[in-house]
Amino acid sequence: MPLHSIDAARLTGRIRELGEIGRDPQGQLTRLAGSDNDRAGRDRLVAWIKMAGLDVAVDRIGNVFGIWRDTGNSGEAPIMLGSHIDTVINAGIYDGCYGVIAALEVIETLKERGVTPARPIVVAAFTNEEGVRFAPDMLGSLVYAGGLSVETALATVGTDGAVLGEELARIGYAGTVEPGFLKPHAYIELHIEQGPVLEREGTAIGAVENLQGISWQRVTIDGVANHAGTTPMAMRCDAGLAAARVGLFLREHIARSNALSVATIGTMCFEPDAINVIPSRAVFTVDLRDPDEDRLQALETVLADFLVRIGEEEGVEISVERLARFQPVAFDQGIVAAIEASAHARGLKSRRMTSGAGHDAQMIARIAPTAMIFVPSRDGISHNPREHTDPDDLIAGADVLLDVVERMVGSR
Ligand code: HGY
Ligand code: MN
Ligand code: MN
Repeated sequence: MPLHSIDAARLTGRIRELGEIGRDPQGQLTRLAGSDNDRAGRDRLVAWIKMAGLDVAVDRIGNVFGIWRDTGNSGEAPIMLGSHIDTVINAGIYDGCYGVIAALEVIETLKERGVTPARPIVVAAFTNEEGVRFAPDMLGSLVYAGGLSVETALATVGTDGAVLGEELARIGYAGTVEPGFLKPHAYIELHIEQGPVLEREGTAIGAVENLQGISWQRVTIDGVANHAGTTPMAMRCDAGLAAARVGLFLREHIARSNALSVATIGTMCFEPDAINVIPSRAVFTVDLRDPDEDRLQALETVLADFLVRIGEEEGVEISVERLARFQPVAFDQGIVAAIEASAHARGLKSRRMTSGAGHDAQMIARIAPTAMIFVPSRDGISHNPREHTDPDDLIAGADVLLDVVERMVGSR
């Protein structure tokens, strides 16, 4: 089979162009789900989808689809490609966006070559993959896969008190079609690795065969505000100190257990948040992950037991709210093999790997054979404006996606 390639300039140009949408006066890029910046990014994507001559659909949770179909194949289940274009705060330009833009690029390349696919091919941009404003993450694809009702998802209240359904309506993306309206024949997601493995090993392509489990919790610790100067250490009910112990405990526990687990306290706020007042309240989030479900459950139990212990030791009240919980996911071995075959045919070094990050693919895997393709992240950095992937790697990943799609979709 001849080795075709995507339009490299169009791919890299669009990644840069979308990467400029949603920057603040300090130049920081943030497109949180349902925000005005999210609308601007969505509008640009929809414009590209229309320019490509695809049908546009928006479902009730705001997932955006570009559908390439014709009378000869519209009765067949589509090959679905995609990712997300919402970002974290002060984000890089590749996370999610690369996969959506490359998916559209593959479709446009096939169209321009006059290929007549035996199946429709769809590009999807799922709502709220990052989960920074509205929990849980991967919300749009979770609803699409039937893991959460649309009504429950639309009623989700964000960290700023906004309601997701109202925000989607406000930005013009409260769609009409029911999530799940297209049942994919297969789903393939191209994404930056967001970790150090591929770069460290000098490997161009990651054939992702599984994805680790995720546990998100919000912990509230209530102590007693008191004077920072007059209150002896032994007489404090210090919510801030109790919170600090949690982070240290998790790091030391994981180090002792030498497991693959990871733990992150990414947000924390104190009340009254004054330099000379012992915090009466600490509210923080705990992100736990492990490729093994039993180990993840064990880590959750260890944390719960520790919270009981420090409640007693520090004289504080502790409550926990679950924000997200997804089990590890195994991807489709046939698609993984097709990814490896394409890399081999192109003379690209590849390796099988686990995804440390959550992705929409872990949700769509519930309803269709699914796999992911990774490309290297420079210094393994992501969720950071320093996020970068070399153009050659971006193009190689998109070419592998093109091969896998062409092999799977067949032609008439
Ligand atoms: O949290 C994650 O792993 C993804 O970036 N939403
Ligand atoms: Mn992502
Ligand atoms: Mn991300």
